[in-house]
Amino acid sequence: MSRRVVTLAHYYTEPHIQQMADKVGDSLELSLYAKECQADTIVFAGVRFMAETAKILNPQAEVILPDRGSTCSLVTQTDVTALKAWREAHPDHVHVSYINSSAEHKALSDWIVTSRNVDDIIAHLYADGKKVIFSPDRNMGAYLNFQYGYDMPLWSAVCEVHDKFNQAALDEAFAGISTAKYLIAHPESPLPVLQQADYVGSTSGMLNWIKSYASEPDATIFVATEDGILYNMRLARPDLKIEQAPIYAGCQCNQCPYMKLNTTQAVQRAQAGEGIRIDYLSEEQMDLARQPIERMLEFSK
Ligand code: CIZ
Ligand code: SF4
Repeated sequence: MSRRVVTLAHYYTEPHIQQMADKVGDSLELSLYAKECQADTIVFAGVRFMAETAKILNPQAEVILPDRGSTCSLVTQTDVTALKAWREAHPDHVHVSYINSSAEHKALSDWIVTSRNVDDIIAHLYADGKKVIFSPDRNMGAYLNFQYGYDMPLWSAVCEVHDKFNQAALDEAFAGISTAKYLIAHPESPLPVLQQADYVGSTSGMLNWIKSYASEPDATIFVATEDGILYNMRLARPDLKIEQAPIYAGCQCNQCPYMKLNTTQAVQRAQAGEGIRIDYLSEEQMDLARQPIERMLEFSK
């Protein structure tokens, strides 16, 4: 019997890569799909932490990342030894980690969250009288502290793509528009940008906001997230003027260099069985990393 190969592509990959995939989604949707799909091989056109999450949730499958360089600044800015020491310095806190983290990082966490469920999970922990430390995304943590009045100690890594969105550049872009204008933003963006946003949420949340937006004449919608998802937004709402938020005056050009390593050739090679196999995680590491992910999935049911 031939081996069943399933290709997954993140919204931040280029449109022609998304067209090669069996399923397109955000990191949580793709991980859940990876868990349920009956694939022998999963080609994950995304970044390494996503492929690792897929492997942890579906250890039977062979998982292949097309390009070795597809990392994430939230992972490379986090030294796991230092993270362990930070956690040990807060023995009475629950460690909540964003899903954009390595398998080793997840294994040092009590809960994993995504940008879709982070608000509810942290609210639940506070309602339960718990104290929380949050890693690795400093911007997301600062937003939660600001929005809900928490005092969570934060790890200090950022997404190098979202961290570049800039409030002054946005003010300038807004000032030049006399018709209706909106900003929707991913919580990996800096706090001053998030404070200005009409909606803050996950990639899927922003896509849903766009889909359900009731048109006003000549409205412009700025989106503070990676360039790739604008393709999906424009497909969903060709009637709207959708722009990426500027990172400096006049420049709407922010792209994730790691996602863009998923070229046609790299994905085709991975589909043929070449690429980076996620086969280096021990059973013990995977078990430890799976527990906080399963806790999140159980909570979000
Ligand atoms: O990598 C990212 O920045 C995001 C937002 C991933 C995801 O799908 O949530
Ligand atoms: Fe990491 Fe940012 Fe790229 Fe997402 S967009 S993979 S958080 S560097």
